[in-house]
Amino acid sequence: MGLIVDKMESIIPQWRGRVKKLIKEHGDTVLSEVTIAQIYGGMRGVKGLVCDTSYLDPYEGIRFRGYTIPETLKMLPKENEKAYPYPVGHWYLLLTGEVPTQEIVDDLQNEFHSRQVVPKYIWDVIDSVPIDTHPMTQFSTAVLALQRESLFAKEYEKGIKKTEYWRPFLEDAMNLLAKLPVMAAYIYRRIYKSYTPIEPSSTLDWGANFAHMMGYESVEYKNLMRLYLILHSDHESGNVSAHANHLVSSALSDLYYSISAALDGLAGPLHGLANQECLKWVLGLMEKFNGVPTEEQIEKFAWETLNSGQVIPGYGHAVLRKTDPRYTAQREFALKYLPDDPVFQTVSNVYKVVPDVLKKHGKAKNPWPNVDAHSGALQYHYGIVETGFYTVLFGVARALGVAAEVIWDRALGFSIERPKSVTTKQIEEFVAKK
Ligand code: HAX
Repeated sequence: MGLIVDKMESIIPQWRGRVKKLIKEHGDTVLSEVTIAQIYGGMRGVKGLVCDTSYLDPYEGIRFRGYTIPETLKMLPKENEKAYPYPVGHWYLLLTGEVPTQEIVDDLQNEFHSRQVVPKYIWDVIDSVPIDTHPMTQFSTAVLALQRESLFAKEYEKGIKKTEYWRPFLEDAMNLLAKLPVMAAYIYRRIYKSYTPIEPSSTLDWGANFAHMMGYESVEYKNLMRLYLILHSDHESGNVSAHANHLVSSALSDLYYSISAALDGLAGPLHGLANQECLKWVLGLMEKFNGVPTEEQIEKFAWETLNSGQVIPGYGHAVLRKTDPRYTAQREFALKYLPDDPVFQTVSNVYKVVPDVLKKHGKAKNPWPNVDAHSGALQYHYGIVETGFYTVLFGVARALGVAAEVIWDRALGFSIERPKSVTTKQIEEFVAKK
């Protein structure tokens, strides 16, 4: 058993006490009300979930366990001063709220190394899917097929106590997270590199190992991968992928089921697939104007998109009301390592133009860029030009966050989710009476 299990064992009782006290003493306190517009509008702004791993403020952006992105990047252990932090250290922070020591990171990394071997039947499952199936479908299928390995499912059958659920959830999480980059990289090499998989390393950290298995060995790309995995990990629990994970898990479906569901939600163009769509949009723009476009050309292109009834991918957000700090962190990486890259310059120019266009258009509540407006340009620079794979990268990262969230759901004994529906007729009758 690793240090992470001991740590969780020591902190869970105190969290349980806090939640029990709140429900007992303040169970009837109203925290949020819901309007008819919210019911029809995707429950935007309704406070109906608890998430302690991260919190999204509309104007400040994400905080991981109370820390901003710059703080997180600064304080987590890394291989040297110039490097980006180890993603497994970030996972420890999400899980426990504490910054790990190098010793803890090494211990956790060893756990991941010892669990990264993927059973052979998973390769057979992936290989049986037509090669032109979207990479996200191949990835989610592989995760679902791996459900056979779930320790929680086996323990549940044997009659495990509710207070102990978190233990096999944590084991399932480490088993699955360790294998995710191996499976994702296999899919990448299968589709785009003529079926030439690269064996995982037993020394590289989780982030660098993913880059290695995809076939990209530069120090810069390995650092980008670490940054990417941290930035895309957690965004509180109401976004589609995280919420799908909570919902499915609340029925005590194990982590393999819930993460596969999270990936299915992430695969939508209004959510994670926006990273693929955004780079395609940027490349289309560059192709149309033969290189880095001028601001006037971008404005024209943006209006063409809007007037044809489409959204501008990478812009807008359901919660944020400012530039996403995950966008800013990626922009800072680009300014440092690839300032002259034409795709980055285009992304930069789009940032100067599109917010004003969206403001004039007058529909989007948030005209600013989100995480997906930038990520593709960085991948493209380092040679990952296959836009169809971008959401799989996001999926590996998102699993880190949602796995931590759901371990806590089980540790705190959250109930099966079951909000109440009403009919349109009932709403009409209700307002008529008013
Ligand atoms: N381009 C054009 N129109 C947009 C827009 C954009 N980028 N963003 C919002 N709008 C439109 C909406 O489609 C909506 O139009 P209708 O009234 O006709 O339905 C209107 O503005 C109001 O929407 P909103 O309240 O501002 O936004 P929502 O909370 O409903 O949706 C979305 C948030 C992120 C889905 C939305 O901004 C969008 O579609 N953006 C483009 C796709 C995108 O980048 N998605 C990734 C978001 C981040 C993420 O989850 N990453 O994984």
